[in-house]
Amino acid sequence: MEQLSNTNSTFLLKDFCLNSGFTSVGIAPVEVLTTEFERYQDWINLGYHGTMSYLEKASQRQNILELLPEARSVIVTTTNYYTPYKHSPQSENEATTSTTGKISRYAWGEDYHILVKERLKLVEEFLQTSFQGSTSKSYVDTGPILEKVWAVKAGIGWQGKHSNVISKAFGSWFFIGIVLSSVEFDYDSPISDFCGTCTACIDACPTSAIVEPYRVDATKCISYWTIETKPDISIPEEIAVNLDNWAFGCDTCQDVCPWNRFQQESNEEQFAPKFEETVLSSETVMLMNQEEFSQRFRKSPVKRTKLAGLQRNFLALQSDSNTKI
Ligand code: B12
Ligand code: SF4
Ligand code: SF4
Repeated sequence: MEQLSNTNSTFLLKDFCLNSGFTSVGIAPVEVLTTEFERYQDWINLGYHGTMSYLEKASQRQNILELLPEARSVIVTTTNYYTPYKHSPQSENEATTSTTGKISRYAWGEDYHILVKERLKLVEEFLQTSFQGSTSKSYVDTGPILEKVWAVKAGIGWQGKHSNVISKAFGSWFFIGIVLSSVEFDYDSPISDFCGTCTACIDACPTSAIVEPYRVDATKCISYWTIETKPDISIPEEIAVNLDNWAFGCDTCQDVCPWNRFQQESNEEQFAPKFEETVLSSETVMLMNQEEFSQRFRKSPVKRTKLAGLQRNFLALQSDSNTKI
């Protein structure tokens, strides 16, 4: 391709990303993080990461050039996963005879790592053919990158008080995917914070995990306990009694966020609930054997918790006096 101005290159790249199925794309210049990294380090020092020890590996999070020394641009993509289903028992029978546990929205369909990674690879191929000799690397939850921080720098949205990134145009139900590239583009600017005086997420969190605005203590977060902890670790009593029917992940802070009223529907069929199932019954889960679990959740994020972890979560739900049976 003949030499293009940054503006033309940026236009072509963004056009390619949008045509590949991404919901939006923004680009930030590479820089070594300062304030954001200090806050991150603080979070780690407070032990808010719990047993997620991989998060302690910090220097690459501060200096993204350690991942790709020639990187000049951080290309940030979003993929909307909002499908118009609700958490309701699948049948009268399930509603009345069994404890039901809610699955968080991001895990209703196929594992986003697969879909987003495939698309990021297409972007990498595009960059390599369009900008000969250029180099790139892509990530979706797969590397030591502060993805939310880069999404903010690339103008995708702001970090809400629940710490997820919110787009003014389409709320927060989206995944972030990142491509580091050696090519220089025209860069986007961060937008303002539109949380204002709202505290809906902080007030609604069942376990008070949003310990101060913009700061989530993962060791209090239902998502951490029901997804990230090993199956042999029991859910502490103070969390178990406040699970509010969540069996895998938790969406409460995003469900109550006024900005999610502007959410548009995702046209990704892969994110629609498998078997139209947004909740699971304790009977189904407790009677499931390994083969059934592997078969049912083969391409689903739910497989992360393993059968023993999912059953541990349902046992905790049964001990929760607030669980609706
Ligand atoms: C570890 C992790 C978790 C942990 C910790 C959550 C957390 N808040 O970080 C747990 C297991 C709890 C978790 C849960 C969820 N996660 Co998660 N998670 C990650 C992961 C792998 C790393 C995040 C990280 O580095 N956290 C460290 C902390 C320190 O970061 P932070 O909370 O953003 O902290 C910043 C703020 O506190 C800020 N700050 C502090 N003080 C102040 C003050 C002011 C004024 C301001 C402005 C900012 C500020 O500075 C800190 C450093 O930048 C990312 C993928 C990635 N590689 O980035 C996905 C990711 C963040 N998760 C994601 C999702 C979807 C979820 C869930 C919604 C899943 C679910 N339904 O259960 C929940 C949401 C829970 C919540 N309220 O955060 C998405 C978020 C997409 C988005 N729109 O933002 C990501 C980006 C994955 C992806 N590729 O799409 N997750
Ligand atoms: S995901 Fe649930 S438990 Fe975690 S901060 Fe949000 S509302 Fe609280
Ligand atoms: S619920 Fe309110 S405070 Fe929380 S992220 Fe949304 S707008 Fe911000």
